[in-house]
Amino acid sequence: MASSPVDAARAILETNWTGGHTVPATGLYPHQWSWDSAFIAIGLRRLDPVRARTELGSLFAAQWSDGRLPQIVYDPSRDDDYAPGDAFWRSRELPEAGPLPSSGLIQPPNHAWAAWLVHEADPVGSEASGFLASAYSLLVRWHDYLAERRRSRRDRRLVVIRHPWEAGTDNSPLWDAALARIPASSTSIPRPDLDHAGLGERPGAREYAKYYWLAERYRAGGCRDGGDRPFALACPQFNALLAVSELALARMAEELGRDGSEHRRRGREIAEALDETLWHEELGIFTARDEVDDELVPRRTVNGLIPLLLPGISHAERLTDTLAGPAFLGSCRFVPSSDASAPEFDPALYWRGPAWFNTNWMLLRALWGAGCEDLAERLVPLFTEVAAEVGFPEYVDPRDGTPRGTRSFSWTAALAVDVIM
Ligand code: 9WN
Repeated sequence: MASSPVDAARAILETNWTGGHTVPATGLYPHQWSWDSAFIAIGLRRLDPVRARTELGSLFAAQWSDGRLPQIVYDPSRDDDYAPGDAFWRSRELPEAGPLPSSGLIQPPNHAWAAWLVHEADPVGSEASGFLASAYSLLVRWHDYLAERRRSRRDRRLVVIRHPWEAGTDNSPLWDAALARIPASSTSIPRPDLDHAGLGERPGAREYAKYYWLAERYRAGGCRDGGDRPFALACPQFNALLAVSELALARMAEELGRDGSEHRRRGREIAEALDETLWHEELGIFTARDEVDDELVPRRTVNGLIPLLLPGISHAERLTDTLAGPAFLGSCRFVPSSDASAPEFDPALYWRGPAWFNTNWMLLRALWGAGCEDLAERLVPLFTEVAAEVGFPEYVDPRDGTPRGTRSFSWTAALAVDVIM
């Protein structure tokens, strides 16, 4: 008898589990990734809340003394299997680095949101194990790092990313113009990733040469955050997740008998800043603002829809129309990562068109929360049917669900579990 989608997803999460954390996929991604672990924990909480807490706890154990949660926590035994690896970052030589080998970059702050959901799934176990209290104080330090060291110079309420990898949406058209100003690294760049995914489904050599130049430059500065910032953009997805996570911190604080009002204030402030600084009236969507030329990037991408997660966000109606319109669900079955009506749209190429499960999951929750049942119902089959049918891929063609990227991808499996259960 064929196994159910939940059994199939559970089997993937078992295979990708190392004993302390879940790799995004064996082969392509053999280490622990920051925002992946948060999405994975959200799914795991339905199956095994203890393991969900362990998943987050193993990422938290890599926190730097400045509060940052690193993009990647490396498994040194797999250092040749992914680039750039531990040998590139040499994080242990940096005074502020955490106790585990890690990347110096960061990823979107979905962790407090995940920690709250994991707590809610098993409040008794969470309190008894001390998870809630320790996660709360550590996550406050993570948000303080963002607010202090990554503050936007244009709008102090927002934070900036310093590398496309930090967005989580690496080759999104949002970063094209900023990357055009960045020189190419002269280092010879290993590409073990291309053993595991098609050439037309991953960023090209030109992008990698710029990704490396930026990473080398950040590393040369000891991964400190002062000084010049050749690449600095306020991303609407990154900032919306920070606001969602501030609201989660408020609930954690209150559950611990403390005052959550400061977190709520910060969440509201970020939402106001999204409205005042990142809204593109003509395009009807939030977008990134480039701090180097102080321009809004004129591109419709899924990043600009994620603020729909924030209750009471301004422009919600217009944003929902954009989501339903020709750039997104008007021409695709699932939400593409980038405007399907734009010339740069490519349904197979990573963050330039394919539908990703994490962004579709966030929008599904946002639409449910806003009472937009009709649009939400259109996304449900991605999780309840398509994911299992096509082997839980990293992403799919947004028009027909054809699988792309690597298969047996952990957050795809975890978020399918979350929707089904
Ligand atoms: C660089 C692990 C990560 C995700 C990112 C996704 C991809 C890495 C890469 O894989 O990025 O961080 O090598 O392409 O873009 O969102 O966290 O799954």
